Amino acid sequence: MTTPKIYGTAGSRAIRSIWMAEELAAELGFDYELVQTHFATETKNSTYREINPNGRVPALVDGDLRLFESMAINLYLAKQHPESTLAPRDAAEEALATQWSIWALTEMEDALITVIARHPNIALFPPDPEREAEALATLERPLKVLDRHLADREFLVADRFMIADLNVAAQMALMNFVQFDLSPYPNVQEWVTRAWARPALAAAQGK
Ligand SMILES: N[C@@H](CCC(=O)N[C@@H](CS)C(=O)NCC(=O)O)C(=O)O
Repeated sequence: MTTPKIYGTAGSRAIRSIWMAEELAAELGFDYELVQTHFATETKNSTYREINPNGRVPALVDGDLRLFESMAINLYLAKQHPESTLAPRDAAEEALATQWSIWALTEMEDALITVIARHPNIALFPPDPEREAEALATLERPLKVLDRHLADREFLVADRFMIADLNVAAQMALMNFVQFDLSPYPNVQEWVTRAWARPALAAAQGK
């Protein structure tokens, strides 16, 4: 059996899958290799393109499986480790974890990246106040949905932190780069602050 490999760096969206791998490492002794792959350079070489033809990180190689999309990688790792507390325990938990992962990517990702990539702390693109204001307005709807959902529960799906929580909180970890103001969404703020305090995220950020 070969050791699964995650390609990416902690300073990219690969943090989502590195965080998941670190949760499994802490809980179950999961062994994986992080292949440091910078999104702007190494993703463009032909060897990496055979792993992820999109030329983006993260990607996972596990035996014959090559997988891209951070949240798909995380859902796979959860499924591969049913003994983990992060794994779905039944079809309903699995469906809800898929729902929240797709929801985060469709409802929040574009707007989140628009805001973060143009923020002076990141400055990947020149400022564009009009687009940024539009993106901030777009984020209001999903953040309100999340806030209402969390009004009477501690976690997104179950009575424990599981893969749904990790995928959404990992996406939102980008907000830290720009000190995103979550105070209008106190339930989200409380939930995500607890998620971000998990030692496995700190371990992933140190990679
Ligand atoms: N939806 C993808 C997004 C991956 C992505 O866009 N990663 C960025 C780094 S944060 C990348 O590799 N960019 C390289 C490029 O755009 O050429 C996922 O979540 O895995």
